[in-house]
Amino acid sequence: MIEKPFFDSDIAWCPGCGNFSILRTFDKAVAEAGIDRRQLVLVSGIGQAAKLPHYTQANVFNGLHGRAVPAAVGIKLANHELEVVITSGDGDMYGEGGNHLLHNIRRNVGVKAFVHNNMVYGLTKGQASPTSEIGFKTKLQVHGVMSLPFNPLAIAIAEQCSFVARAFAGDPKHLQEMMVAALQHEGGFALLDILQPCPTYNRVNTFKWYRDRVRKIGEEHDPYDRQKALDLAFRWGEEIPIGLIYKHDRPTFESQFEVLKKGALVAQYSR
Ligand SMILES: Cc1ncc(C[n+]2csc(CCOP(=O)(O)OP(=O)(O)O)c2C)c(N)n1
Repeated sequence: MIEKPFFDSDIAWCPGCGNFSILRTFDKAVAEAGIDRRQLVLVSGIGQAAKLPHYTQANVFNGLHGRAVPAAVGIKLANHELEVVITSGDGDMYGEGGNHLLHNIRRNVGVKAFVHNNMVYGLTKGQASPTSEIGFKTKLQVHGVMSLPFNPLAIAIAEQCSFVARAFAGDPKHLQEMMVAALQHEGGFALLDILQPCPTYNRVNTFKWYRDRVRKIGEEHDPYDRQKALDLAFRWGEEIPIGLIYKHDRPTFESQFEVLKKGALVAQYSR
């Protein structure tokens, strides 16, 4: 466990925020997965979720809003021996950074994306995010959201992402299992969508709201079955499935990229 955070800064999250559980669980998952923190790089964009790297110990790149994925991919390609984990919010990853996400899932670079999905923009004080539900009222969307929510899991499955899972910040044991599975995944891009209550700006999708709905996916589910995975990805409402939803085996970008066969770029070009 981490004794002190890397930055000597106060935690900016509100009391009761789902990010606390995600942070604690992340530290446990890194230990359980046996990752050496000197080899770990945390990459984020802008947002409350994107502050997670400030509150633990790792190499950190905190970049522009929506640009966590290209920064993470650049780091991974410069030194593919590093464990590169993106930890950022739904606005950052599915909104501003959505296009980067789409095209790097296709590319299958071996970075892990942990998306703290609170279905709202927390840092900027409560506007709707791409995953906010129809009718969700905010100070900006005063009559309620009118756009259909973005479905990250269905999109990732449609693109044959190599690892797609969902967890809930209110079930840290299961969240840890999913984080460890993603960290140990060697097949390329991994997306872990984490349902994260925001007690300040999302008074609808609360801890209780999720507790009443989340259901662990049974062992009978075959994550290689794309149709069944899509069916799970589209379930939302009375029942929200959590667990490993989809896997697809194909070569990673790094394993096919000729120049990386001679070793990490950073080693080839450093003297
Ligand atoms: C280019 C740009 N556009 C907009 C913003 C303002 N902005 C900062 S964070 C953010 C949304 C953050 O939402 P999310 O990623 O869901 O994170 P949360 O704060 O909810 O954890 C926005 C719109 C910005 N910093 N830069």
